[in-house]
This record gives sequence, structure tokens and C-alpha cells, in this order.
Amino acid sequence: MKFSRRTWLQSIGVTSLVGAAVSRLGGQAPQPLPSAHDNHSMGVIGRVVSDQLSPSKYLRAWNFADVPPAERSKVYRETKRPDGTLLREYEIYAVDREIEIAPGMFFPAWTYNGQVPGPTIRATEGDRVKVTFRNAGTHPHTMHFHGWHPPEMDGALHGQEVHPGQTFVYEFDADPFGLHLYHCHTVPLKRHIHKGLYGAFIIDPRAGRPPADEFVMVMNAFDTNFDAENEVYAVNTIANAYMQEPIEVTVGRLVRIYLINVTEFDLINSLHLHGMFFDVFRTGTSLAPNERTDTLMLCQGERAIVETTFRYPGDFMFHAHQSEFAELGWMGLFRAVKRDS
Ligand SMILES: [Cu+2]
Repeated sequence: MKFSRRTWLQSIGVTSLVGAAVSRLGGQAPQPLPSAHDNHSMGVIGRVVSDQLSPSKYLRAWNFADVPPAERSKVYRETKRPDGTLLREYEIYAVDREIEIAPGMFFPAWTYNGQVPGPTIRATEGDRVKVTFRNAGTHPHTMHFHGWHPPEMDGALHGQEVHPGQTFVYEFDADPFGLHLYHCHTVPLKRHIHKGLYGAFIIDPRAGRPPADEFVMVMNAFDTNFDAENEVYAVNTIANAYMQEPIEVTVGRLVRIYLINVTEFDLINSLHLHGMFFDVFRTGTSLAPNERTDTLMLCQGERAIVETTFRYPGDFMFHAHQSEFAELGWMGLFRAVKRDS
């Protein structure tokens, strides 16, 4: 498919504006002017269709909620404890897998459970988290969780590598509430993380947060030629995925984004949302926001909960405010829809 400037405008909903202008002129639609920029307009050519990760499902797929119940029970179980908290048990394995990160562009990833980012782990403060980690890959790996835990559960100290074929059980209390992450902590660290071994780890406060439409967004990037610089940037792995498939939200309903930066080789990454402002809860460890802004910068490993409410229907672009990252795939659309009640 040829992706012209015109089809890109259509994809972001600008055609309705053009149509309105034409009807005011009361005549023929003007022919688009030939432009030297036509052949390098921003946008996507083609589409990634794979079973490795659906960016739309991944947004809301914590604790394997996207997996059919029979399959889910093999990888996730929850058991009520006498004090009312839960024991949450996970089966996570590391496996090498080639993944498609942009149409026709493949990356030899190291993955948790075959997907990048790995499955989102979500508990409530005070729950017990028990993760059985099996290394089915070809290199030593670990799972290093952010949060309170004793050193033997750190997955980062010398001797804690889990070698191919071996299994290790990580077990700790979910604490503190907030937005955390987990990742491999085997050296060379930046390579092990960048290859795809990371995921979101959400701990909810005991009393919960206000009801909202919630999404997990992991800002990541890929060094496809191994020169220690990234060639493809994305949120949730697949470049421009949410340009192709905008994230539908409801006008007037609170939206909560769990935003994590795991980009390697670049010190910072950022989120900019068009046409509105949002509240920022840094690391999600407080119920009071730290700031209200429209551009949020996060260092490597840093994360924040972002809350906003769409006021107007229509399409709202979001992207890294590092223009280079945006042009290389880190861009998407929210599509705000008015609904009754
Ligand atoms: Cu590793």
C-alpha cells in the first residue's frame, strides 16, 4: 500500500476539516498539490499482524486477563488468605523469540512468556506475590522486581543468575503501592533489558484508586543493528501501532495511564498529549498528584501514573516530545467518543 500524505491525513481524521472547507467553497474538492515532501511524510506503511503481542490487548491485560480461563489458570492463580489479602502465583518463563516491531522488521528478542513487554503483574498492597521463573532461553537471566524485598529475592546479586534449564521462585509482599517494573538483571545489563526482558508491575493501594479506564504503556525502543543506538521507538513495542488502531476512550470518563520508561541507550523518553493536560503521580506512590502538565519526561527505569479526562470528542495525538523518537515510531492516537449516560 502506498502511504501518501493524504492517506496519513485521513488516518488522523483531518479529512473532515478538509471536507468542511470544501463545502464552504461550494465546489470541487481541490486536487492535492504535488509536494516534494510527499515521499517522506510521517506515518506507517503496512501493518504488524502477529500473535506475539496485540498492542490493543496488552493495554489492559494484567494478570493474564487476555488469556482464556483454562489457559490462564496454568500461568496465574489467586488464593484468598485468612487476613483477606491474596496469594498471587505466576508462571513466567524466559524464551528467545523473533518479534515483529514494525511492518516487516523483525528483532531477535529475549522475552518473558514470548512477548515484549512481558506480562503485566498486578497485585494489591499487602498481597503475597510468588513468581515461578523458568529459564527456557539460551542465556542466563533473572527477574529483578522493583519494590520492597529481601536481598535473596533481588535477582541481581552475583550468583543469582538463573541458567538455561533452571527454575527459581521469587516470593515477596507487594509493597509499596505504586507503579513499578520488573526486568532481567543479568550482565551486560543494558543488553539483557534491551533485548526485551521487562514488564510492568503494578501495586494498587488497599483502598484502590478512583474508577477509571486504565492502560499500561511501556515506552521502549530497539537497536536493530546493535550499534548501541535505537532505530525503532514505540510504546508497547510495535512502532505506530496506536496510529493504526487508535485507543478508544470516553469523553468525560477518567483515564489512567501506567507509564513506564524502559528505553535503553537514550537517557530520557517522554509523553506529550495533544489538546489537554494531565495529572502526574510520580512512581504512583502517592494519591496526590505531583504536577499538572502536558509533557512528562522520564529517565531510564522511571515511571509515573498519568490521569486525565477527555473534554472533547475526536482524535488526540500522543507521542514522545523528542521529535526523532516520534518519527521513528513512538506516536499514537486516542479517539475520544461521546457516549450516553
Ligand atoms: Cu537476561
